[in-house]
Amino acid sequence: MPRRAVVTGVTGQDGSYLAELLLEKGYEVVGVTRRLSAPNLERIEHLRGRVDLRQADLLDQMSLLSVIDEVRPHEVYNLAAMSFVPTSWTQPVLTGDYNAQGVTRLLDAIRRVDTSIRFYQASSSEMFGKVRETPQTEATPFHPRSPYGVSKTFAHYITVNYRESYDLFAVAGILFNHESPRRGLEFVTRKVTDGVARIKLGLADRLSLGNLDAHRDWGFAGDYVRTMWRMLQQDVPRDYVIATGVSRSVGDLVETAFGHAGLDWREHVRTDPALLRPAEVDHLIGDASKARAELGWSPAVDFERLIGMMVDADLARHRAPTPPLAVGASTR
Ligand code: NAP
Ligand code: G4F
Repeated sequence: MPRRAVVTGVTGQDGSYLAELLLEKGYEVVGVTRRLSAPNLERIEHLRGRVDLRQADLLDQMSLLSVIDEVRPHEVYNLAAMSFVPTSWTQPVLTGDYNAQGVTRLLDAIRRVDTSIRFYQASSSEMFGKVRETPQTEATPFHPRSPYGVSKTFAHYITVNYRESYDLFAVAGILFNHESPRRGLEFVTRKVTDGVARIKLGLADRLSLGNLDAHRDWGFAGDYVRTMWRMLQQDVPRDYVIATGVSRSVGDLVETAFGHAGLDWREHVRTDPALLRPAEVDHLIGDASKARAELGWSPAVDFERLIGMMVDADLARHRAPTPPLAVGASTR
């Protein structure tokens, strides 16, 4: 009997890579999508017919309960969220409802249907926020700096609480930033690599950015989804930090991406105060020693290769006769 997994957020960056991985492993994959007025399946187009898509929304308890009850999965991966930090200041209530109480709704659905279902929650290094120690580990206290970070902190603790209260196999991966050619266009890596491609091909001349001094620990999303699966295969449910242990600034990112295309970033990049955040997370760097020891975590793609891969993919997309729709398009 194949194992069955429910993946929420299957139309997102991580959802698409995780669905691929689970299919490779022989799982029956049920992807949860929310009702939209137009299709939004670009990232999983290549998996069409292999992923069973069901509609449910994190805001709607009954829809979540129905999916869990009908599918009776062995594993649930909760990747759905309002994931863009700046939007969490303009829509703080909705962010909390999706990202925090949405997780309670899902956990409670699981608890009511079958307590043997294993649950993965997508926690975030944004919970460390104004960092209390460097590098950050599973023991580092949280100090979130945005409504997004606050919502993810609630979600993290409700996952721990359901594990402790109901003996669920419910775990949280505290993942640091991970990127790919499927990253939404509003996130800084993809905004930069798409901007570089457009400038290189003469489709644009400038790129406006916010804080160039912020540091992030960036890795490749394809590497990170493997650890989500591994966390649910352990004998004991535990939470893990997943990171590369290397931190680079947004300025380094810009230099690497423009350099990869043979461009001088100083001729094209402008800073725009409107893109600064009300409260910034200045410097993130993770210590994933526990995951390395217990899960065999070892990221295959380093920062330079990641950014090169993203620039090349955006160049190819813009050169295509009819460029595929860009996922996650945004005005920011
Ligand atoms: P993403 O590309 O923005 O994907 C988010 C997914 O959530 C999309 O499929 C989206 O559906 C879905 N979604 C949003 N609101 C929903 C709702 N109310 N009901 C059902 N589905 C909903 O994000 P990602 O980068 O793949 O990240 C996956 C998860 O990991 C998120 O929870 C994120 O917060 C977390 N995380 C990400 C990173 C990172 O660096 N990527 C790091 C740490 C944690 P639509 O397609 O319909 O919008
Ligand atoms: O790419 P970002 O928008 O990602 P951020 O805020 O770190 O959040 C991402 O990673 C989290 C994990 O730590 C996830 F939980 C979350 O869902 C998301 O995937 O911004 C990265 C940094 C920030 O410091 C920001 O101020 O880049 C800086 N930045 C500078 N100029 C910019 C820009 N960010 C964006 N989005 N756009 C800019 O023009």
